[in-house]
Amino acid sequence: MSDKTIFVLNGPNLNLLGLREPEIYGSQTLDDIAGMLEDHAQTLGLDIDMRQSNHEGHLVDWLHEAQAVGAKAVLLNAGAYTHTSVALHDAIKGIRTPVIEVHLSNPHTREAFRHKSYVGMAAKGTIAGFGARSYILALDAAAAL
Ligand code: CA2
Repeated sequence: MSDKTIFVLNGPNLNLLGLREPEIYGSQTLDDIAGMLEDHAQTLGLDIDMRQSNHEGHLVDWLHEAQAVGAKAVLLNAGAYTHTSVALHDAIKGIRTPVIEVHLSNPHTREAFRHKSYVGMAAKGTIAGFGARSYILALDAAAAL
């Protein structure tokens, strides 16, 4: 683990990607996205540490870990916790590691309850609405930091 490592943290229900609701989230699984990211990271001279959890506290712990191990940046798709979690907001504020908010869909074109992002209010920036490509674009943004 080094300053070449990018943590890619995924929140609740993203383990279902590619298996349900492909019209919203696409047909690629989280493993497919991990593979794409690893390939792209290699071209950038970076390493990926990709994780998923359905538990808010795991995401908080992993944000702290990113700072503790000196990761270069975190890509965070916090799933529905994006719109509810003051704990994630505080964790992002509590670390110096830059956090880039990522979404497959564009929450602003969806239900009103998705328009508020506690993650986005603390993150360095947000990339949303490009399907699996959002993660690649976010990795490029992280590489350029
Ligand atoms: O667009 C995104 O990436 C979201 O973070 C996805 C979250 C949603 O709550 C956010 O508003 C936007 C939902 C992730 C659930 O993913 C599923 C995938 C397949 C089937 C069911 C859920």
